[in-house]
Amino acid sequence: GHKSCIIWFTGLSGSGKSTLANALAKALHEQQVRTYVLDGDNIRHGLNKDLGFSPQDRVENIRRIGEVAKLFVDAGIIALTAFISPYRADREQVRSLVEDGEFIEVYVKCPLSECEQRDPKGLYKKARAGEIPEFTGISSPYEEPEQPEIIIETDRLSVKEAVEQLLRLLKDCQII
Ligand code: GGZ
Repeated sequence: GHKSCIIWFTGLSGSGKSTLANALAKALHEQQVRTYVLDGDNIRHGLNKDLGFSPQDRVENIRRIGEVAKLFVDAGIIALTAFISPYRADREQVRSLVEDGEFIEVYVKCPLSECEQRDPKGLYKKARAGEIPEFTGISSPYEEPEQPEIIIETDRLSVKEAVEQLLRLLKDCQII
C-alpha cells in the first residue's frame, strides 16, 4: 500500500516540472501506485480557463489547484502538480491544507539562462521582445522555496536520475 500526498513541483517555465511529474507518475504506476498529474493541460485549459497570469490570477490558480489536489489525497491518490507557483505564500497555503508530511515540495531548479536556451515553446523569446507581459523570471517574480523537501537540479541530472532521487525520498518519507 501507499500513503496519499501532494507532490508539488515548482520552478520556472521550461525547468522540467511536467517532464519530471510525468516520469515519476510512470515509475509509480509500474509499482502499482495510483497517481494523477495536474498540469496546465488539464487545469489551465479547463477549471481555470478564466484565469490569466496577473498576480491575483496566479494566486487563484494555485488556490484552486491546491483544493483539487487535496480532493485527490482524500480519495487516496497521489496528486502530482506541475505549476510555476511563483509565490512562496501560496505554496505554504496549500501545504497547510493537508496533514503534516502530506505535502512534498519539489523545487525543480534550473538557471534562467538554461530555461531560456531550452525555450521549447518560444515564450522566453516573446517575453524578451515584450510580447508577453508579466513573464515569470523576466518581468514577473519567482520566489525560490526556502525549505523544499527536495531540490532537483535539472541542468545537472538526467530524468532517470531525478526520478531515482524522488523515489528514494518517497520511501524515506514512508509514502511508498
Ligand atoms: C509564465 C506563462 C505566462 C506568463 C503563459 N508567465 O512553459 P509553459 O508555458 O508550458 O509553462 C508556462 C505556463 C505557466 O502556467 P502556470 O499555471 O504554471 O503558472 S502559475 O503557477 O504562475 O500560475 C508557460 C505559460 O503558462 N505562460 N504566459 N506570463 N508562464
